[in-house]
Amino acid sequence: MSPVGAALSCSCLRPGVWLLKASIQKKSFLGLHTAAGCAAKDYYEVLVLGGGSGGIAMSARMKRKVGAGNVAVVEPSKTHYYQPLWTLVGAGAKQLSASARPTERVMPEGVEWIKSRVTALDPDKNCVRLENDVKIKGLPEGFHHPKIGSNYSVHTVEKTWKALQDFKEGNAIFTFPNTPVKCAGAPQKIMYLSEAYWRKTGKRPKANIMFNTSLGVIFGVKKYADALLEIIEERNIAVNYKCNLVEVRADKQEAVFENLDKPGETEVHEYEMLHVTPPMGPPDVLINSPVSDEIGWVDVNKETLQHKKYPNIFGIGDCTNLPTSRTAAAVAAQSGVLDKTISLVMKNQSPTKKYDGYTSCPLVTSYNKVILAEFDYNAQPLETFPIDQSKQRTTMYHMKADMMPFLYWNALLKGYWGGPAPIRKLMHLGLK
Ligand code: UQ1
Repeated sequence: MSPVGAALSCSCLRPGVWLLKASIQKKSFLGLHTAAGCAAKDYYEVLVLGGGSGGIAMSARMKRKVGAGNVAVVEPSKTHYYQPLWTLVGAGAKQLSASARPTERVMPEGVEWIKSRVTALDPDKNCVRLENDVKIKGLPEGFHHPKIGSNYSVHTVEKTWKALQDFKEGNAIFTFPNTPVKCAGAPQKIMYLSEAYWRKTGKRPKANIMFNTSLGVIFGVKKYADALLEIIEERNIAVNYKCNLVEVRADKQEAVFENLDKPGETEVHEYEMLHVTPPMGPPDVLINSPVSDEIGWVDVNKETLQHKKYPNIFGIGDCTNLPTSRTAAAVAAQSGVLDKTISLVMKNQSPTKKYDGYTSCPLVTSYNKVILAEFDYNAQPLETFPIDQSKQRTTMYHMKADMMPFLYWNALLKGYWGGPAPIRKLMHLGLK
């Protein structure tokens, strides 16, 4: 048991693992996401690690000192045992069940039980790392059943297409997890495409389409969010915000969602098709690595992409803590900047070229329409073409479906495509 005054925050990008940080001082943290799924809030005055006799006794005492709402206990076990009884259990004089109580019942009322396991302690930073239950219960095994797919893995992307074709009638649920994800638009693109497919095949009236998202908004850039909400309304799609997938009962075709505004409160939805966007986090090798930030992202300067501490280390793409959306378009723009940065550093000069956070998300809204979202670090539109890109367009669909693959294989991967900034400048006569 280790009571620590705690500021706690939590984030994840690798399936199945949460990071929590705790500090004895009341200070704020850079956590990307709140700890729903592992903790109800991101700050506790007292964080108790372990819910054994010592942990539970101390949490009861600390509750009396600082109030229940300021105390949390990290404990993975569902059952608390009175172990002294085991002398008698071993001798047949008592039943094992007599020594057991649900952890829930021994937890002092009002104190938060964080159902997690501590995997690392960093007393210098007053941080703890927790493994948590964010791995969605029932997955990945559930993917062996039909009716469920995910465009986020090579092993499950074709299952999405199968589930889409096999759809007969009922709920079609599309999820967005409580973590940062790669290409934040993708979880809803597949929903618009599914809706269009069922319209094409006459099944649309039989589909009840739902977007269950952990977020509080549909998209992080207002201009495109407004356009998407119009489409959602037009096409009669239900959006449930702050709704996080926690369990899939694939044999019964049921998905369980937690209400992030009311932790612990869950709702079960039956589904005829489920598209899962899994929780994501940094790869194992980067967690606690000297090149990573507290969460596990490679800690780089957001303008030059040079490592903040090691000048001969640089970062690009999904593994970095660049505060922009993780897309191929972002990588393209980063590659151009990083080329300049490294060239100067190799000549012992300081980097000059600055990455503005450019990223792009071609929001596919049907089989021949795309809204081409392009934006920067400030979530401000940074559009290449001198037209309103928040409109669904067929030209943009062809750009996404036909031109982008060519650009990717033949230009980006060969080091000749550093993003559309030069085209943008030309299109806007140098004014953007
Ligand atoms: C882009 O540069 C890129 O990387 C190759 C993508 O990924 C496949 C994109 O989707 C987009 C939209 C861009 C940006 C390019 C233009 C011409 C707007």
